[in-house]
Amino acid sequence: MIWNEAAETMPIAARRALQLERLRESVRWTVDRVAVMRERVGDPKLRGLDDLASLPFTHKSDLREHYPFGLFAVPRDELVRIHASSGTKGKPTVVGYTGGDLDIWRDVMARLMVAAGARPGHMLHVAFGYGLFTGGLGFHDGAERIGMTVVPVSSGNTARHQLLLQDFRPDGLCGTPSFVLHVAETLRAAGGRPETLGIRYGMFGAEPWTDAMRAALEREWGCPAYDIYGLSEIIGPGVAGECEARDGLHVMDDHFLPEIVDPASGAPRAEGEEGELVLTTLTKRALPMLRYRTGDISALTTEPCRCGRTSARIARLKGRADDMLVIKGVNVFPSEVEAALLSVTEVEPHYQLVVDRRATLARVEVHVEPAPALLSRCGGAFSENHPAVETLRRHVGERLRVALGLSVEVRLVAPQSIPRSEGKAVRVRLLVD
Ligand code: DLL
Repeated sequence: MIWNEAAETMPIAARRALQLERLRESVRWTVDRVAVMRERVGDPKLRGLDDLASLPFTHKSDLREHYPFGLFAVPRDELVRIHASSGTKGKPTVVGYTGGDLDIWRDVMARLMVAAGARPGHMLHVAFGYGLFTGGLGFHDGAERIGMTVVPVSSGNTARHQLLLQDFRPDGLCGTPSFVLHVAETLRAAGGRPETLGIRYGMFGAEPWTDAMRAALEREWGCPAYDIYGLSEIIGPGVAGECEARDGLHVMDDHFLPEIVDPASGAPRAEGEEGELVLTTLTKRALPMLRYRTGDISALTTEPCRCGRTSARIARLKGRADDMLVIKGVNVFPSEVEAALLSVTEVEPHYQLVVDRRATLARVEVHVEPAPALLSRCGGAFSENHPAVETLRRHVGERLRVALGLSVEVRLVAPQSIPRSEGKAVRVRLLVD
């Protein structure tokens, strides 16, 4: 089933014509209404989609600088919703929606959830947080648009998740990969078997996750896991997502136009090349975004997909450019560490990269928990010095060395000692003075 057949299977030439028309409208809307953008962009002539590359970028810092409403293109009383992302420091990033913007959001979310298997009448268990974060309400509204029964559980409180999953038996489950994995872990610890609950599909996102993590989630829940991507500045979840082919994420590019650029120079990258994803909104009215630098690393393809949808697709997100670590001169994304770690069956998918910046030369240690099978070989009690733990530590170190091309320190830590996430997992822990 395709939710919005006309939009999703539109012939490429017609789509490009629509994109250009909408781009011109959106730029006009923005420069007419947002003083900062008028000064910056002027009155550009857009003869074709390629001319987009001549326009300046928008950065997260622009939103902070014009906090809270300075980049909005409609008067405050025309906003029907505000969301915000907390960010790691200082003021949050504030985003707003008109009634029409919310309608677009519901439609793109409905498209992506249907692509993952959601159907009218199904029940959806929402384990994304509700509130200023866009995850909970984004999935909630999209599911209502489809005609699903929504269970708005929110994140946290694993006991409540266990109870409702066991008693309600939903068809679909959504949340951050790390939190949903934690729910499975607690369910199992309480004697339950998540894979027998009859969940038909899981929709996960809001943080980077690898195919190895996908395999772990599918094993735990006994259903396929689909990747959904988005960011508040553009709309929230609903920018892109996987179909049953799971060969890249379909970008909702009749509403959000993707580009890939060199993260350092900003120069356009060719199709298929890895780089930073840049997004331009084509239809959003409250907070239009022109060439927004997402900071996320991906690649773009316009090759046809076997599902019949004709949109461009992005590769699964490797992580944020600013989460990349430089270890002994080598660039390392936490997702690359995750992929290598999870290829070892005797460790659990709970890990952290601990970066110690207290000495002159920063040191990085990978902390990971051993699987229960190994613990039983240690006589049930965990000790870092047990020969079986030491052997596993060396084995994990070797896997990482081969995968990353450098040797990193590995520590096997006691079961349950790595903090479990309630939302987005913290994969990198910084130790500073
Ligand atoms: O995380 C929106 C969202 C909610 C997406 C639920 C998917 C599901 P923000 O809090 O603004 O919005 O964070 C956006 O999270 O720039 C990426 O770095 C990261 N991110 C989101 N989805 C994915 C994904 C929501 N599927 C930031 N894979 C983005 C990797 C993701 N990273």
